[in-house]
Amino acid sequence: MMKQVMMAGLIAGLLTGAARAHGETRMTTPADGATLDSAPETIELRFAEPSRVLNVQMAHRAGGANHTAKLDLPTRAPVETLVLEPDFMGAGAYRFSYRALGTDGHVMTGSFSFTVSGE
Ligand SMILES: [Cu+2]
Repeated sequence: MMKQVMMAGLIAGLLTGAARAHGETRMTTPADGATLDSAPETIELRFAEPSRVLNVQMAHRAGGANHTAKLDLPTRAPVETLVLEPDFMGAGAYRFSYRALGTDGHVMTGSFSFTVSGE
């Protein structure tokens, strides 16, 4: 009986750990929520595990106008870091959303945003 309870706890712990590995250790450059004087040269996505990035979309909003663009991906191979060179559209709010597959085929989606104040 005790053994079954401990096993259930262990499995729950493993599932929680897997979810955290996908969700919380990812980082981006620029950082989510950043405000920049000018558009960066590149954006960078860092994953907790090698991931196949399926698509990255850029949304730009400035002065009531909205644009979206699908970015060209340099590779379909699993990577821990992906560097992209979007065609930035000057000042405004940028939001990048991505879809990727983890090593176990687990689909991950996420997004990050930053604002360019200058130009
Ligand atoms: Cu997974």
